[in-house]
Amino acid sequence: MKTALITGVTGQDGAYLAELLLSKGYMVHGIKRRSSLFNTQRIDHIYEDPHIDDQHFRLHYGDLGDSTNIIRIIQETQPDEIYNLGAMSHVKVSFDMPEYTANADGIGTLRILDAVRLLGLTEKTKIYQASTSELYGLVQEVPQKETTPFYPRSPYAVAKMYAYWITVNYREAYGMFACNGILFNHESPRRGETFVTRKITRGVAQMALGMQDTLYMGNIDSQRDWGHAKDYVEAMWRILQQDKPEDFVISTGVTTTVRDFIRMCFDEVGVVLEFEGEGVTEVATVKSSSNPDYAFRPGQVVIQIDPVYFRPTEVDLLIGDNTKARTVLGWEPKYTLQMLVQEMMEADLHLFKKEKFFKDFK
Ligand code: NDP
Ligand code: GDR
Repeated sequence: MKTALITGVTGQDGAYLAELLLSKGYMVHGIKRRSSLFNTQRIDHIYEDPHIDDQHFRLHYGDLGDSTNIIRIIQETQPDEIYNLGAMSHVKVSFDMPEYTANADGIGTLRILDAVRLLGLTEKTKIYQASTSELYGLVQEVPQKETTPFYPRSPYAVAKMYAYWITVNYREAYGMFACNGILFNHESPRRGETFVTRKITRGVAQMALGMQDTLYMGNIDSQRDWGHAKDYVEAMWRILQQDKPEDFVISTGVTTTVRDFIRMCFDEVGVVLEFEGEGVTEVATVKSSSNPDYAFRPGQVVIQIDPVYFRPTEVDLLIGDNTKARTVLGWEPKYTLQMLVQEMMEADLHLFKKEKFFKDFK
């Protein structure tokens, strides 16, 4: 039985990856942070009681800021594969917490690599580093591929740039099987609530049920290459099953504006929107609404712009060239953006119908 260690197991990708590895018969260890409230909602369904004999999933308290803790967990678990997914992953928040982000996302990766080296596990343990399309930042070339130069545009991306290169350096210096997956944006019903896709699907669902009137957005001109997290964790696993360690772009190759993502979500609830104005004065109103079960009114202003959500420096356009992943890994995305939108909208409508029921019941 192979053993895997996942940092960031309580996050969107950590939860899907843990499920995938368990389905492949792995013993899965995950690192979770201590929190004053439960923070394991995404993995509660795969939790196993530590008292059972044949345990396949075990959680350890830890933090990427704590070297001795990382060393101890790696020593105890002796993993064949480490997936370093833990990070302060919100680009906008990284402008508010740049030092914390550098420590967790940048030096945290060094802590993992160096623990493996110090423990003499360089021959045994393969490492996956969660790199990001944010490394490309200011557009140098489209579509972006493995050889496209980096130009990070946020403290998050700069921290991830250190993590990218320290992974490459440990591979070259110590012969470690350490790889970067340069993943473009990927989403799901488990996506954190403050990332743009989930903010929109939650907002549209709440408006449909009459629980909210308007959604305030930032830069809706920006373009992203959105895939489904389930497809992307499959790519992470494939990267570590290769004969030699390499870095890969994982993307769909299709880019969409935030504005069009908004349109697609409203379309799921039978609403056609009209966008008017420009920049901070842009608004979207309901042109027509075809589903009488939902609370939309013609003329209702459903989208407004609030500059508070703008970033000091923005990444305008991401579109990834996944040729290498297709040819070397035999990977391709199964989900289209339309399928992703449908799944996220369905999940959030379900969630808020339940919430509304309990609210009304009180
Ligand atoms: P999430 O924000 O959903 O999850 C991040 C995880 O990291 C959570 O489990 C979080 O714990 C944990 N974490 C945060 N800080 C620390 C720390 N100091 N020590 C240990 N763990 C910590 O991110 P995703 O699942 O979306 O992304 C996974 C990884 O992939 C991240 O590294 C992200 O930067 C990167 N990435 C994501 C992309 C995407 O589109 N989703 C694209 C490219 C890269 P807690 O639950 O307690 O907050
Ligand atoms: P991103 O994701 O920054 O690409 O990083 P996010 O969903 O936060 O933003 C995408 C784009 O939407 C614009 N935007 C808004 N974003 C948020 N969060 N909230 C808003 O109200 C809003 N309005 C417009 C943003 O300006 C941006 O252009 C994600 C994270 O998962 C990273 O960890 C990961 O590395 C990259 O994807 C690839």
